Amino acid sequence: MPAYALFYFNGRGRAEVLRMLFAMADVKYTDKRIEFNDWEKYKKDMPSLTVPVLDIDGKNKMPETMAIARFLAREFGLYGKTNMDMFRIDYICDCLYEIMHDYMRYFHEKDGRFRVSQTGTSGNANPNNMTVELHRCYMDTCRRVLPFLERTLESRNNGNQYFMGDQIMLCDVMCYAFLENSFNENQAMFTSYPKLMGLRTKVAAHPKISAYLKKRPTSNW
Ligand SMILES: N[C@@H](CCC(=O)N[C@@H](CS)C(=O)NCC(=O)O)C(=O)O
Repeated sequence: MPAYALFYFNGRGRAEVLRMLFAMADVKYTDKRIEFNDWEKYKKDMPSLTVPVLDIDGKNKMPETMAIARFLAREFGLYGKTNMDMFRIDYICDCLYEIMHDYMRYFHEKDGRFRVSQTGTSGNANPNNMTVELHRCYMDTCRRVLPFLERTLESRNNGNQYFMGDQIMLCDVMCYAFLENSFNENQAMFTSYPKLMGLRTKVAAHPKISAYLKKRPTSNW
């Protein structure tokens, strides 16, 4: 088994799904949590200047949340069997990533980090306006994507199992991890999605996940 090290900040954020995949597979890794104050020291060593990054055997740093998630899911047998399985898993995961990505952009902007309003690409230099705009964008994505995911889950076994049936897969773990901040911030929004809420409970009750959730470091994001 390779020596894995996962680089991310000291929060759940984009990396929590990756930590949960390691937990599902009982695979050991170094959970390298960077404090925001230390980021400038690390940034230049990250291939695309962002985290998460997965380092393999101390010589191969790989970027991008979704690429890492798919790599680990394939390694750990959580990516389905057929091309069609993978197609369904992929579009569910990509929808979930849209929510996570928009949430993280809003979250960092609100707290004054990695600001979109400072990049000069937005045409809007006012941080307060940008926070409002990014929140609106995130909520629009939720309103577009969540009903689709609810219907997708319901389309198989009336939504009473996992997305792919009776086996937990990457998309189920991602559904838990990528909606966690959204759920904690706005539980009322999720009352319209009972099947997704049922899935959340089912994933949390999976023996490997429930053991991980009990022992993971606490963080508010
Ligand atoms: N598409 C990338 C985006 C990664 C990303 O933007 N990560 C943020 C943390 S959530 C980051 O590293 N920001 C540091 C910076 O912009 O300097 C991925 O999903 O891995």
